[in-house]
Amino acid sequence: AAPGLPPAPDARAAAARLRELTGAETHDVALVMGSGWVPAADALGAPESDLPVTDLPGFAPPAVEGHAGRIRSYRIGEKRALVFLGRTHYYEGHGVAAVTHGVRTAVAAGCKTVVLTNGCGGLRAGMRPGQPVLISDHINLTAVSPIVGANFVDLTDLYSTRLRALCKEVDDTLEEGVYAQFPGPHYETPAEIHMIRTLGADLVGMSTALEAIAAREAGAEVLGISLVTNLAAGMTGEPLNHEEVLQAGRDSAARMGSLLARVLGRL
Ligand code: R1P
Repeated sequence: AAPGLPPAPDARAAAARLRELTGAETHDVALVMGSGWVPAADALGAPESDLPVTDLPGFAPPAVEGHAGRIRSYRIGEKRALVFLGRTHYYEGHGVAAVTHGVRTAVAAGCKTVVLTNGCGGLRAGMRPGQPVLISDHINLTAVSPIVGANFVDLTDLYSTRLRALCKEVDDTLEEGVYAQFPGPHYETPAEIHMIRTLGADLVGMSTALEAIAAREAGAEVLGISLVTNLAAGMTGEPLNHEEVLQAGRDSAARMGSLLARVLGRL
């Protein structure tokens, strides 16, 4: 581990425990449900297993409201999906390895596809709360990498063009955007929003990019879907708060759930 950070949790040990607890030898796809997305999971039907994440080694209990800290296993047609209701954020202070333990565990459990969702601020003119946006690329502003050692990983097409096209077959109104990850937990200033808009960002939040890099390193194909839960700082003059993020999720739960269910059905 880097100086000052706890040692990386062991994804293979967590995946082995997951196999024991769910009775499922393998999973095919993982979904990480971000802020505002937990109610959308109900559209996936009844899970076959539903465990607290802390039943698996290496997982921190949830610190953020709206992140339920549970892992569900679903059978969807011939496939098995592993759904994380919530995630560990970098600002929770457990180190970057804890942030990526979920996606690394999912890949160790067999998942070839990782779907990362989040609640985010929208920067582009015309974006509105409640709008899902496919992540086309990211800007990592956390100043850290989840990869340890001289392991040079290609991030071209990190957010799979193939999976984005599949999503658009399911819903042809979906737009795409570049997601900027700040470390948080404070929201961005209006000047920072101005800066990242100039740099090409359309979406802003405090997750996803580090997990996407780790999922790619582990060999998974990555799909990222942001739910615009608010307009970014300085765009409306209103202060930002996490409750509006969660409310936007509740308001959009049915649409997001049905989008995910249809995408999963076609993977
Ligand atoms: C801010 O309201 C919180 O919501 C988002 C931000 O990243 C931040 O953690 O959470 P997710 O990215 O996990 O959806």
